[in-house]
Amino acid sequence: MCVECGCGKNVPFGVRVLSYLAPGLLKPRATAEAVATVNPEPLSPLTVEVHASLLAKNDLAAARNRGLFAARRILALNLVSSPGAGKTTLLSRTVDEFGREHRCAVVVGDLETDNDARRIHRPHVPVAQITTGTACHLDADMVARGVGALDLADVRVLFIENVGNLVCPASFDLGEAVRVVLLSATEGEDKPLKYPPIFKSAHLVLLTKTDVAAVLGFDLQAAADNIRRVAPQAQLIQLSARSGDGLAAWYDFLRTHLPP
Ligand SMILES: Nc1nc2c(ncn2[C@@H]2O[C@H](COP(=O)(O)OP(=O)(O)OP(=O)(O)O)[C@@H](O)[C@H]2O)c(=O)[nH]1
Ligand SMILES: [Mg+2]
Repeated sequence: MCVECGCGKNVPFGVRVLSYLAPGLLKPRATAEAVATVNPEPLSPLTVEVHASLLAKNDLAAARNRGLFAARRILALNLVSSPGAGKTTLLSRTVDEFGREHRCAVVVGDLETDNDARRIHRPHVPVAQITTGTACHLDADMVARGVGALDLADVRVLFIENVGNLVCPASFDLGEAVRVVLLSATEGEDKPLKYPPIFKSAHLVLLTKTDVAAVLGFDLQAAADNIRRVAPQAQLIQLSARSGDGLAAWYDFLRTHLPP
């Protein structure tokens, strides 16, 4: 993981947070460490530049995040997968459907672009895009900065879409209550066997893109068996964000895990 691959060196690097402002819905907050430039145009980006040494403080920052989420009765989920497994597509549909029932917010991480934030953003959904530059994972401080740029009033569920990577995000506690690992039908049934740490850390595994499994010759049963072998602790839901199959089970999972 990061210690071995070298990406976790304790060096300062920049985090750029984009938050979308809908007047009357989102109120940006500038902190002592963050400099905010607010554009008065509706739905225009708020840019916050921050620098910090992140890795050494991760556990402390994760504990602070967890405390904040608990105090606000927010269910925080960390979604991890290889690139393209369907995280953003699932979240876009989830905020349209489940998000009408319980207010959701999203922090999304990518190396570059705010494409995913733009895809997920709705007037009723505060979204912050973290661009990590070269870092192949989110850490707890980045999440704190993203969350700090959002208005969390009445928010019950915070989705954290991690950088697409099946290796390094496994090492970083973000303060989430639930870690969700996605495995898509386009990736091959053996990924849980090849990348066990991230699956072992999961509370929930989503087998995604089931609508194309048959045409790809993806063996859903074999994939499910591999997940159960590596991650017997995890719940497993098969779904397609495109066809809608399995989404009711996903929404039920969210409802069941809402803090009282
Ligand atoms: N057939 C099918 N395609 C899907 C489904 N979900 C996502 N896709 C497609 O898969 C591609 C990647 O989806 P994204 O939602 O961007 O994946 P991601 O995990 O957010 O990707 P990164 O953020 O880059 O890691 C897109 O072309 C989606 O349209 C699904 O349920 N079925
Ligand atoms: Mg995405």
